[in-house]
Amino acid sequence: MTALVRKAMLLAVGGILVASAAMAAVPSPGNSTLPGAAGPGASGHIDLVGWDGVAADPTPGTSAAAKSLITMTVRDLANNAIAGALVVFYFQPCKGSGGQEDVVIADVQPDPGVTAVCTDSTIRAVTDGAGQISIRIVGSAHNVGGGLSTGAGYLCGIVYADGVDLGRVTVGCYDQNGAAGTNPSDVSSVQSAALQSPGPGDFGRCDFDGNSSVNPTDTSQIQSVSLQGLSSQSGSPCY
Ligand SMILES: [Ca+2]
Ligand SMILES: [Ca+2]
Repeated sequence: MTALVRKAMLLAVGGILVASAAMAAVPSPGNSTLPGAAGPGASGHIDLVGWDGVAADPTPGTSAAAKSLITMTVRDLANNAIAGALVVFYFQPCKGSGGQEDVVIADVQPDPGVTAVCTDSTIRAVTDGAGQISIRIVGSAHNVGGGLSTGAGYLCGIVYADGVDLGRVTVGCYDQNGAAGTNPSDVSSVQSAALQSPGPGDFGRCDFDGNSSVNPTDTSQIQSVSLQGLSSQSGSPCY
């Protein structure tokens, strides 16, 4: 084998290795698991919370599906976890029937692993060595007209990893109106919505357990958050 042929073979092998490494790093919607999802490839659910001036509220909800902690795993086509993937939660599609943004993220996020980009209504975080993120997001809905003001539907948020669309999440918001954290006014709004569901009260912002329904379970959960008092403040809104 001449030196020239050997060099050509080495270059070819190197090229295959680089190509396979690049393919392995592409997130797979079918293998990745969205927050609150039943399993890989399924739609998910997140809840946005208020804060107490120090930290995002860690305690909302009474069930695992309704906790404020947002966890997910990004995997590639070979089912390997992807470390260092940029996860983006995109909320611009969460609009009410009047065209207003119904999910409003806070421009300052107390979780050090979370960055808000107000210009495109996105929250960003980077996966750890296990391909996971574990974050809390401070934000609110824009329910300024009470329980039946127009809102976004279920599954309005889109989740991307390294630019790949992984699927959709319903976005519950314990702070319904972006004022005074979570208090009895927010509870009242969700109670009104629950009375109208199924029907005009079916807004994703009121669905805290992600079952695509607004009912007494959701009302009970926001009552619990209001009483706990750890969402005493709203975030500074992005708009
Ligand atoms: Ca509020
Ligand atoms: Ca629900």
